[in-house]
Amino acid sequence: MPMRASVVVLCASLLINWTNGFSYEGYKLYEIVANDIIEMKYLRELEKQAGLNFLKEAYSLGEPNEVVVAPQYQKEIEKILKSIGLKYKIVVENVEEIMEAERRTFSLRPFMGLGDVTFRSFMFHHEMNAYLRRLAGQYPEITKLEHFGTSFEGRDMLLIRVSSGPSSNPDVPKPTIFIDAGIHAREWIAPPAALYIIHQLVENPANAALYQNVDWAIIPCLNPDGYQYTQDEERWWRKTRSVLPNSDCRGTDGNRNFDYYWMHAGASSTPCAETYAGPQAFSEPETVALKDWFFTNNGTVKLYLTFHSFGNLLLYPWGYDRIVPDDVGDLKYLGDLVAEAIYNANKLNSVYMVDTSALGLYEAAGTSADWAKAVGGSALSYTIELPLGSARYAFLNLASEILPIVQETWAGIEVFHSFIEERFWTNLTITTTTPSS
Ligand code: 0X9
Ligand code: ZN
Repeated sequence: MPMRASVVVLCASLLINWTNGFSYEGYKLYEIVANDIIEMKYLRELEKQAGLNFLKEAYSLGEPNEVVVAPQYQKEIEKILKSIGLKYKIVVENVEEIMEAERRTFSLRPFMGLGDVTFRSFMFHHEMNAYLRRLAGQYPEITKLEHFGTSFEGRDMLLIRVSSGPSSNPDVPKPTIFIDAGIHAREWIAPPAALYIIHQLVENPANAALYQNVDWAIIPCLNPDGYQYTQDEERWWRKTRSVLPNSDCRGTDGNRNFDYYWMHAGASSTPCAETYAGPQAFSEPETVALKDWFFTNNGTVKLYLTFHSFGNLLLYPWGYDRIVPDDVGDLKYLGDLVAEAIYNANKLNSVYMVDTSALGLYEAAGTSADWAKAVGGSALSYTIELPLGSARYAFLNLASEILPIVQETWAGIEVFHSFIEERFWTNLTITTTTPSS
C-alpha cells in the first residue's frame, strides 16, 4: 500500500476507534452444529473458554448454535472445530456491518421526554429511572421508589413498589410478586417487559384490582452498567462490568453469581468467558443488592420472575441439576396456564415451552431463580425467556415488535397474579376469618 493511502487508512481507523471504542470489525458469526452427544459435550466445554460468545444454544442435536468469534481467535477455533469434526459455517463475515445498521436504527428513534415511557423503541437506563421517578411523584398513594443498590460503575438501581397499602388482616400479610429484568445486558427486550407491567399497573386504572391484595416489587434493569455498555460499545455484551484484579477481561455473569450450588454446573471459572461465575458467589454489587432486598423483605415474596431473552421458555427450578423440586406440580401447572394465556393474547402468538431450567434448557448453577426459591424463600420462581420475534440476529429484537411482545407477556402476568392472589390471599383470608366450629 502506498504511504499516503496507509496514512489515510490509519487515520480512518483511529477515528473509528476514537468515536467508538469497541468495534466488531472482522468478527465473524458462526453456525456450529453438533450431531451427537459427544460433539455437544465438546461444544459445552468450548463455551466455558474465552473467545467464543454463544448467542444461541441449540436445544437439540443437528440444530445450529450461533457463536460470534473475535478475529484473533478465529483460526484457533476453526482448527479445534475441524479436529473434533464439528460442522460449522460462517453466516456473517463481518459483524460490524450488522451493528452499524443497528446503531443507525437506534439513533433514529423518536424523541421522548424525560419521565416518559415508550414501547416503540428501546430506552436508556437513565430514562427508565426518570420514568420510575415520575410515577412515584405522580402516584404517591400506590407507588414507592426504593434505592435497590448501586452498580459497580455507580449507577443508581431503582425498584418500584406498587401496593394499595398494608394488609388489614394481621394474620395474613399480602403476598409480593417480585420481578426483575436485564441481568443480562444484551437482552434488550427484557427491561421493556418489566416496564410494561409497571405501566399497566400504575397508569391503567382498569388494573387497580391487581394491587389490592397483592404487592408488586419491580426492578426493570438489574445490570445497568452492562446495559449502557451494550448501547455505547459492544451490543452483544452479557455480563456486568466489574473489574477483576488478575484479568484484563471485565464482568461476571450475574446469573451464575448467586450462592446456591455456585459453580456446580454450566458456569465458568475463566474470567474472559461469557458464563464466568465471578471470583466468588455474590462478588457483584448488583447480585448482592438482590440478595439484601430479599433478606430485608423476609419471606414476603411468593412469586419471583426474572426476564431474559430469548427462546420462548418458561423455566422453573431446578437449574443447577436435572432434578425436579417437590412442588413441580404447581410450577408446571401454573407455567402451562401462563403459556396458554400468552398464546391466546393473539399478539405474536408465541408458543412457550414449560419445563425445569436444566431439563428445558441446560444445567446452569448460581442463577437468581434457583436462589430465589432455595434461599430467598419464594416457592414459585420462573425464568422467562422472551421471544426474538422476527428478528434475524440473536438479541437484536425489532423495535416494532416490543409492543406485541410486552402485551402478550402482560396477559401471562395477569394469570400469575390470579394464582398468587387466590393461593396466598383469598384462601388464607377465608381460613383466618371463618371461625372454625
Ligand atoms: O443462561 C442463562 O442464564 C439463561 N439463558 S440466557 O440465554 N438468557 O442467558 C437461562 C437460565 C435458566 N437456568 C438454567 N438453565 N439453569
Ligand atoms: Zn439471559
